[in-house]
Amino acid sequence: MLLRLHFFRIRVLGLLIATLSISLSQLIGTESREFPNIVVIVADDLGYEDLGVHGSAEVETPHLDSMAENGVLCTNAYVTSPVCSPSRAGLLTGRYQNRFGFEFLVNETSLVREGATNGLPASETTFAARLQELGYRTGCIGKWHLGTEEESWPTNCGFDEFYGTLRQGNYFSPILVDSRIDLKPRKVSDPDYYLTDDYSLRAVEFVEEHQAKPFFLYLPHFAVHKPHDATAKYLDRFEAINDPTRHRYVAMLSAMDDALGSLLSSLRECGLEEDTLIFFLSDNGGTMGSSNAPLRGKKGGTWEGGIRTPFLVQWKGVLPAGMKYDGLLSALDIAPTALAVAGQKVDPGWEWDGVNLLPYLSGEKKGSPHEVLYWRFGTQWAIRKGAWKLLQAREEKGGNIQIAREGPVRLFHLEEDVGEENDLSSSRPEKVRELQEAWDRWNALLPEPSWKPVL
Ligand SMILES: [Ca+2]
Repeated sequence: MLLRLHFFRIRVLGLLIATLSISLSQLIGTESREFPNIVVIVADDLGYEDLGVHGSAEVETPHLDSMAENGVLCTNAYVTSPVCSPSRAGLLTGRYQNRFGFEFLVNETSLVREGATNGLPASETTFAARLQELGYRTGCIGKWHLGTEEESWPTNCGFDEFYGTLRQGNYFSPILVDSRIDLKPRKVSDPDYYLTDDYSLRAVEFVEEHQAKPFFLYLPHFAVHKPHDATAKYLDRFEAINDPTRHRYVAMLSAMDDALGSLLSSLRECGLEEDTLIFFLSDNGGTMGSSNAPLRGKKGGTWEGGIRTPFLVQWKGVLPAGMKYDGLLSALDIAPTALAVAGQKVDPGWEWDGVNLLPYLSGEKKGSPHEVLYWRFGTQWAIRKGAWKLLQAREEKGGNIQIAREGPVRLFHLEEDVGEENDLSSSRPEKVRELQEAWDRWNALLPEPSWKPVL
């Protein structure tokens, strides 16, 4: 209750003083909805540098930049894996996905442990399901990639509606499911079709259809994942870029940024801008066509370029505008933050690993949401504690990204060396020992992966 009072005090203070006999929920109902909408937008394989607000000279992302102007730009944010499926599993469950055997990409050719699910298991409850129980209308529009077995489908994992692809896809003729019709995947055959534009239209429709009650919209775009396909409308904006892959990638990103612009306009037109908490992040670092500067590495590795993500949070009228926040945080934090705005306490029995970010982003709490973050991805691993990071990452060249050759254990001080260039493991053996022991303790609690990729 105290937390909710904090969020709404500015808008409801006058009414509170005037009508103390009326309950807070009744009051809020007169000024704004009691429980705000939640929107989580996920880019796929977005390069760390590739936002205007991150300083890129080549790309233009006015709508992403507007989220930073109207909200909080988080500069020390991570996802839980350097590849798509496990990163999304961590985000949606609020738990390190390794805790339930979800370590690798979902792939039908994987070697699955007997009795295990090749995807998100029914034993896990997403925060979408928790919001659904609280009366939220929940929709997933985009790339699922958390399993094709029935128990792992979005409609069985907390989403009232699903519009998108279960697997990877393509941009011009994808195989889509529209759960409003049925659950049968259908191939799109329309010469004017472009997937990112379609997701944008559907997201706006979702907002308009469900504006009367609280909703949770999870919008995991396929953009800017390969194949690098864009329409002339977006390609023409960046004719000056000579590298063809980079040109198409930036055009795809521009389409995704326009999609965000349409969604933000729709929320504004529906009068919901101040009643909607919006997150934006990427599921992992960039790869072909992208720039992860100033970070080292890319998608598939536990270098910063694989796991550190752009992270924007907007809630107009509640969170500060134009703030930069450097506390250490994770995609794991989205679930408990969403539950908090929905008025629900996180049950310790759920064993969630995230933290409610709102007291930190509003300035109520000082310091970092996390002291330590951990990663395990096959032979690669990492631990970040304060400014220090110890990792064993894939070498830059060679090896399947999921079964990479192991490099040496390296130590970096990220506040002084965000590009992970100066390995301090020889000069700071006591720090290596401390972090190695902490990671070993975490790792000892994890089960074996439920499935492993085939070489
Ligand atoms: Ca990805």
